[in-house]
Amino acid sequence: MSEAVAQAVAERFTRLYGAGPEGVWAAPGRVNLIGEHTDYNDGFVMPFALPHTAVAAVSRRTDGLLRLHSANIGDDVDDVDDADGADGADGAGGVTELRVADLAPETDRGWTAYPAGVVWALREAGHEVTGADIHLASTVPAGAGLSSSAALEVVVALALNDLYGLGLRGWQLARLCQRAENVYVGAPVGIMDQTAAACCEAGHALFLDTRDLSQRQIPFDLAAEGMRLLVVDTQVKHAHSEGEYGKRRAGCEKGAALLGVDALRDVPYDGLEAALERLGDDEEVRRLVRHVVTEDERVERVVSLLESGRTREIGPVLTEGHVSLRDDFRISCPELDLVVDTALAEGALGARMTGGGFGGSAIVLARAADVETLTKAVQEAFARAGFTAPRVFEAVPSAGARRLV
Ligand code: GAF
Repeated sequence: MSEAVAQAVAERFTRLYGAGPEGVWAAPGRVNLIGEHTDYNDGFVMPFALPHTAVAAVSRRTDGLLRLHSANIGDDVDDVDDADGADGADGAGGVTELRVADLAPETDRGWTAYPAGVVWALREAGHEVTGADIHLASTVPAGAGLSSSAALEVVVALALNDLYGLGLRGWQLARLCQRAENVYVGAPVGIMDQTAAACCEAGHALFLDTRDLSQRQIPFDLAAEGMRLLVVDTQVKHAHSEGEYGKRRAGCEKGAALLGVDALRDVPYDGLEAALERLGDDEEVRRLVRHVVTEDERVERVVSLLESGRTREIGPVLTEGHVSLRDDFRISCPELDLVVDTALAEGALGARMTGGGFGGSAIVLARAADVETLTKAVQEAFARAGFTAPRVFEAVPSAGARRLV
């Protein structure tokens, strides 16, 4: 794919800005295998990169201008609930022109907040970025819990890192992109998605400790073992800036404070019962704490199963994760539950919602031979329930952010 896509994006850049780009970069969306809502609790996560990418053609400018254009981003980009600026602030399908010196947090509600936020975060961190011309195109489904926004941020950060010779490593770019999203966009997300986009490797899942960003690439080749991982995009859109995500985060922080720890990551799995007792009758906080502590343990279990070649056995652990997100963290929805219940009833090895929740996508671990039956069963169940038809595709662990040209 890379060459044809890179060329098309470069050609569009040339038509827009009158000269070819200095380079073309790509950053992927992600699926999280296990470890949900643990990242802002300093815990463990295990995402892998999708083949779907955000692609950016970029050139530097020295006059303080940031010019942004997108081929297709903005109709329903993750986390932004007002997409009126879909194709530029002029609303006429044109180029959005901003002054880097004027960039200010929470002034932009459109897709342009992501690339502009990255420029703002780089400059805030003292990096001399004097402007850029950027044209973006993305194949990461937006609003589907597959990190289309982190892909946008990371591809821009990587391009500027290369062009301005900033010498930042993948995890450093991830931190800056998270800051852009937290402060400039105003969405209180953790560090998982940006690190996944920046650091994942083809054929691997990324075992990430979000406290210190130490990482291990875990070989993850389901095809070789006669299995597949399906992504079922329920088409129910979600937005992290809408409040429920922030409420869960605040509840977890309250739990940590009540327990006298820096983060819920510090509550040991074998100390969970005692911790819950100490929380007394604050049922909501007890549920949040139970999810986070058991989810960290599930990530560690999945890592050890994969590392000892017992891949099939991760299925039930994924399903346990779903039950915890549904009943304790309370962020599932009827569509996600229907995917999971239908898939399991049809013989899936495991299934769970993935990403922030309140809609988005579920993942289904299946024997290769069962994929067709399972897909049909989920589609029929959605039709019977009167839900919008889901989009189903196979997720193959793919490369992280990279320069294409
Ligand atoms: C969203 C956030 F962006 C991540 O940081 C993470 O918290 C995830 O939801 C839940 O695991 O994707």
